[in-house]
Amino acid sequence: MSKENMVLQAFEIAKERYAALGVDVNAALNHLQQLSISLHCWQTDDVVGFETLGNQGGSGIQATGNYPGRARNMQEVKADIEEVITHIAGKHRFNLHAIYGDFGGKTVDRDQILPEHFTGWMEWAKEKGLKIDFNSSSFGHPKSGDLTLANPDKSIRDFWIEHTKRCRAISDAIGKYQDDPCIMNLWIHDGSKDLTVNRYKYRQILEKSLDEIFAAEYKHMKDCIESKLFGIALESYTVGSHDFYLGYGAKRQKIVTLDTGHFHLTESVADKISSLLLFTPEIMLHVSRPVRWDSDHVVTLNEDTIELAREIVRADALNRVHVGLDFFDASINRIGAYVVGVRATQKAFLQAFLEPLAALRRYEDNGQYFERLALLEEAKSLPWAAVWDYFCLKNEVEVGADFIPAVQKYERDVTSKR
Ligand code: RNT
Ligand code: ZN
Repeated sequence: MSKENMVLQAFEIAKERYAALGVDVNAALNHLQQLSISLHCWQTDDVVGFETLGNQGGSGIQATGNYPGRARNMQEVKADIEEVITHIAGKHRFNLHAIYGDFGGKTVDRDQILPEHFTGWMEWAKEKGLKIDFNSSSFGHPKSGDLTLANPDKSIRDFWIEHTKRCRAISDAIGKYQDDPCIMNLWIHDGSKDLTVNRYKYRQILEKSLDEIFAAEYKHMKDCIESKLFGIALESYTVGSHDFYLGYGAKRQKIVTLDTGHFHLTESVADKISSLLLFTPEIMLHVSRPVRWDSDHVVTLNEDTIELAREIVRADALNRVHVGLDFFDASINRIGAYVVGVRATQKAFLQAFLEPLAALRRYEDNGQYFERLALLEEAKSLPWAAVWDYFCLKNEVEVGADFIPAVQKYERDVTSKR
């Protein structure tokens, strides 16, 4: 039997198994088709960017590994992303950081960046059917230090306020150009390596800086704010903690970004979805895989990712949740890293779409908790993979592990020659 026929037959059987539990497989496939994932640009080049200032690295983020083939310029980032999207189904987004501007080899400091530095990206994205999201970049710069927007030194603080304001203007220009809101994420590393006696003071400064940054109203962009637990060399205190941004987001109606690596490892990020939905306008996700700490490993189909997807689907909140990825592994083939991470995220959502929710809720409403637990367990081994294979087949992307040789070919032909 041809592979195609095997996939088609398995799909027909799977469809019936699901139908018996009241699950509409075609509806699940439609949802998955519409799920747009924001591909972070920074897995292509280990978060280096194109500034000529000399990226300082550090500031709490770092890619580890020295696998050959890192993208070194805009053309290479574009080529790599074009390759990635040939191995994933659906229409997706592309998440740029401010340090990836087209600065034409000139020194453009972060308080000088303009929409024109991103025109090339906008045109390219349009051509490729991608929508762009954006991030301000406060790390890896001579003025990054331990404190940026929360810095008591007005000149440093103002520099970063100006940078972030410009990022919002750039995001608005992108959103207008692509006729779809550009989601701009604000993450800063601000914190302290050792004990501080000024927790309140720095948070008060950060709140004021944010108010100043967000004073201008824009039509074509949306703001989100990302917390973190700690950074390397900033272990004792993080100004922008989850409590801080949750409070700020609820007060000022800003989108809170949940990075799955930014919480205590036994804390459930999935559990936060329903609370955020009640008090903040939307949610931005940075799906990642923390291994022992915020290590930014490639996303895999693990229980945390599946549970996160399930909570979004159970809350019927797909139209209020933006799904972005945030991992950077420099120790493996970077194109392969993207493909594995995106496909894993899609599989997690597919499992969530295929959950026999109506039956589970009936059990719960009746107080039938053994039955609820039993069906939750059985649902794990329902033939979702047959639906996944069918989804790939229909979208003309590789079924199963067939993308491995395709990624290897690109490595042979392109990245190994860098
Ligand atoms: C850092 C945050 C942040 C960055 C990117 C590069 O811990 O997760 O989102 O990873 O902005
Ligand atoms: Zn993140």
